[in-house]
Amino acid sequence: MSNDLLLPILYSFRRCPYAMRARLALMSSGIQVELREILLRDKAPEFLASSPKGTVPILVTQFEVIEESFDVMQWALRQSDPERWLLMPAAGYDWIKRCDGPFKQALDHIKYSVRFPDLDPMQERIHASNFLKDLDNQISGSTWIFGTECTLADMALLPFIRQFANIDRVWFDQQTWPNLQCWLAQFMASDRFTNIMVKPNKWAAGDAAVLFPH
Ligand SMILES: N[C@@H](CCC(=O)N[C@@H](CS)C(=O)NCC(=O)O)C(=O)O
Repeated sequence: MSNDLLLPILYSFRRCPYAMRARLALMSSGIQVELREILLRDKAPEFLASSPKGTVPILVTQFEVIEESFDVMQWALRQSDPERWLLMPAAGYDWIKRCDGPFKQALDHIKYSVRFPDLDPMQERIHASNFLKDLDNQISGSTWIFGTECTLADMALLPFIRQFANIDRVWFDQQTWPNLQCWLAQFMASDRFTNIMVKPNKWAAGDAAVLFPH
């Protein structure tokens, strides 16, 4: 399960928003891992052996397998949090819950609407928009969700807001959510985002270890 370097192993998929948030936290913490890029349609047996539920990301350490992206974020930041993302008001956890729950559900209903023929995509868009309107109000006048400092909530939510925006970019850009749109734009233009989106090759057993952060 472990590599010669005894680094934790992150099984990841570049475009998955859950994996993105895990990589964001690992990069901020400076904790180095071995990155193993998984293809969802062709999952490596070593990955499935570590975590039969088969979702990315997972982090395999010497002691445990962490199977939830938010837990990976917290695992990293509790060891090293140089940007002080954990200094977050308690309300940050509520934003993350709303994002991971009802917002992500509405997002999937819109993005994969053919799988949900009984649901009205317009109604789902209203559900998602209610969340985004609230978030726009929360960011209002600031750079981040809680003012001038970036916290865990920003980095836990941003990959999902990006995923939503990319479903219909023209429509998203037409909405009057200026604070939210600006928040997303500055994230997508950041070196941080570029650095977590470097394109790795698909991993196979025997490959040389790819270290992350590089
Ligand atoms: N609750 C999990 C969800 C992870 C998840 O659903 N990841 C998707 C990719 S974005 C996945 O692995 N899906 C499995 C599949 O498509 O086979 C987490 O926070 O890590």
